[in-house]
Amino acid sequence: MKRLIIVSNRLPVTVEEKNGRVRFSKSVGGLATGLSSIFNRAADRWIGWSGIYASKSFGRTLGKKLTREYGCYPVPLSQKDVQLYYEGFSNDTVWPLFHYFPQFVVYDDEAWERYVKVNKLFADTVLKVAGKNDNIWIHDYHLMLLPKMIRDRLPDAKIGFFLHIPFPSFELFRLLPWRKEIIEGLLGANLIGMHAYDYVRHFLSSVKRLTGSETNLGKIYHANRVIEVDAFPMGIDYKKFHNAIHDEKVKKYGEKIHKETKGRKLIISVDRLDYSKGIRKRLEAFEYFLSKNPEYHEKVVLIMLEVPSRVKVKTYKTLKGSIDELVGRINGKFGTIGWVPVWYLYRSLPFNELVALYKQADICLVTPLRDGMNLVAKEYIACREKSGGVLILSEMAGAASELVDSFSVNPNSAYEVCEAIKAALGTSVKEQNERIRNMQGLLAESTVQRWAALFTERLERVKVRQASLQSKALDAKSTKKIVGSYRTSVNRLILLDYDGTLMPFSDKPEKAYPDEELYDVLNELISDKKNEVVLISGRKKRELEKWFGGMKMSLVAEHGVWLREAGGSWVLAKNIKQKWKDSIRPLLQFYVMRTPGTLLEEKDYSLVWHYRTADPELIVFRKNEVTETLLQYTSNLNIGIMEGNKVVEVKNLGVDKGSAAMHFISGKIYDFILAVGDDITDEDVFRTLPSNAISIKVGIGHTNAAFILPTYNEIRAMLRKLKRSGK
Ligand code: GDG
Repeated sequence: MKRLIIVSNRLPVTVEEKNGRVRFSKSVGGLATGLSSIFNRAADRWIGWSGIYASKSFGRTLGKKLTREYGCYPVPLSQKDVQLYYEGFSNDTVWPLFHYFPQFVVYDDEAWERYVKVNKLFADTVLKVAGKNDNIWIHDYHLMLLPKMIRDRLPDAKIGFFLHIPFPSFELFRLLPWRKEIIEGLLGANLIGMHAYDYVRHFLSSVKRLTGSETNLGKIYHANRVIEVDAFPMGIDYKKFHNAIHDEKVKKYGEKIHKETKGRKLIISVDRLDYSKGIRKRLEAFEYFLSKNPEYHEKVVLIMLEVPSRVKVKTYKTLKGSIDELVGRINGKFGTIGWVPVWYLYRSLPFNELVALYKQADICLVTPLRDGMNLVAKEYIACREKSGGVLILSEMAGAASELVDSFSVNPNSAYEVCEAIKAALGTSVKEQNERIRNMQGLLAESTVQRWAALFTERLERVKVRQASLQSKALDAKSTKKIVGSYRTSVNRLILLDYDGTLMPFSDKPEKAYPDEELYDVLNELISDKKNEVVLISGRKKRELEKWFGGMKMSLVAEHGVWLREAGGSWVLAKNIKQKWKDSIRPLLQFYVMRTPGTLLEEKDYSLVWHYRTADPELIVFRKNEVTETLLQYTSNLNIGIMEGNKVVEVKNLGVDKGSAAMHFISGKIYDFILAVGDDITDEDVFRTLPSNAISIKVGIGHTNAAFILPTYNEIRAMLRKLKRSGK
């Protein structure tokens, strides 16, 4: 049976122990609230920490109860684990960094090591619970290493990852000493989701810079897998909130609020007490509003509901103290006997009371300095009905791109927030209702259920797409067939590319010289008289000559410009010219100068612009610029522009690896033809081959080849296997 396995730091139920007695309650926070509404206790599974430290006797009974009654599997964490992995690395390092507060970030090796260890503990529990057909959906920044840890142990698992907080720009992310491990960890997933497209952009940029892997339209080609990344803005359980406004208890509590606030205009704000939520700035803006608009004194009340959060983390303790003080200052400065301007609740309210608050509020003030999404803004809109209501929303929240009918503010500007409050108080109910209706239309459609369905369906599709790519993977059965036809053949042609196919890439092309093992493999092949081996490369003939000149095999240099039959001398392909190089060379030299990390390679009949070590973001633009300029200059010449693996090559038209392969194929009748290559230039060879030939691409990606093998290592192993079978 296909089940959903949710994995998150906390379970949807929190367990507390007081004097030996255990109490179960609903977990708070955006993630728990959102996912609880799609979680099916009977069928699905939820893996996470229960809130109680692991102890052998207590843990076992508790675990059974959680599993039986809640469909939950607790991960056993010690107090030290929680302190270093949760309070430490997750909340003292990742949280501030990803929310653009580098000044709060703590870099601590011990906390990092514990983060690794706890992610492993999570992996152990997942592996106990998950079957190979299950959808494993991992949540949030506490578990960024988990996708890879599961992938390493369950290679075919279907793994989705969702990040609930922003992914910062590379300029911030690079500060993290463990940035590469985090990226590699995440790339263990099949699908990675984030709230907003900006976060996806930042993530892709970090992937390109840190791994060098190719990315294209939200697809990452990494470690022989394709990983998809996309924006999935999370919604809320719209009906649950909207229907609750008619609940008797909500009505009653609403009336109470109305009476206690004496019918004054009510502004509310609701958040976890967190520095990213901009609570201090919000209070300062309200203070500014009161000082600039005395006509509103006694006429407005701000109710701030601040849910205690991460109370053991030092920055949060300091923040709490400063907010207490600020609230006291404002109330002391502006309050009167009958009017307290700021009502500050430091606790969590039951659902009904929260809804009543949303329902009664004329204005909801949501002003985070950074927020992945912000569900409060959406919940407020869902709880309105015909009585108007204005949402003042920070442009720094993920929700801002969806809730375009809110009053948008920069939360750092007390002036802007003050003006927005004034404008909201002066807006007609008709206009307020129009704006609310527009936003409700969107929220009623884009619910949390829809969000979860979209993500899990996409995960299924990604897996199918990946499976179709993998259908070309050379398996044991096909290998056996190839080996069989090699053994029975007497005239064999073996066409091999060099870089990326027989050797790994290196930052500098000249460093990728052949090693001993490669010479052994080639010598073994050549030693069989039935074999004709041809090395078809884009390299200069001088290099090939130096490395392979003494061996009895044919060589093709510069993508088909030069051919050297085994034991013969170099021959130039027909209709080749090189005069054009004089006019193109200065142009490419100009781009080398303007683009650090690029270099110009001059071959006899082509010019190559290499950009392997250049800034990958800059290259996206620069490459277009280079090719467009080249196109203008070469339109009346018989030369072409070809994109290869991190290179742009300018060369004579009609001469390519395909034409070189043809030269050999048509020279003799072969009963076994094998061609192996890794990049776009080798596709010309694959296209040229007769139908009975065998073609293998090295690495993932679309190809005309019949089979795929992951790396040069597997190719070498395969060539060895062929040779041995032919003995
Ligand atoms: C993270 C990201 C992202 C709050 N007070 C009470 C209460 N709540 C509920 C709200 C809302 C949730 O907590 C808060 O969600 P947010 O989205 O506003 O913020 P975070 O907790 O920081 O959540 C955030 C979210 O994950 C989801 O991906 O949007 O950007 O930081 O649902 O209703 N619920 C009750 N009483 C309260 O006093 N019952």
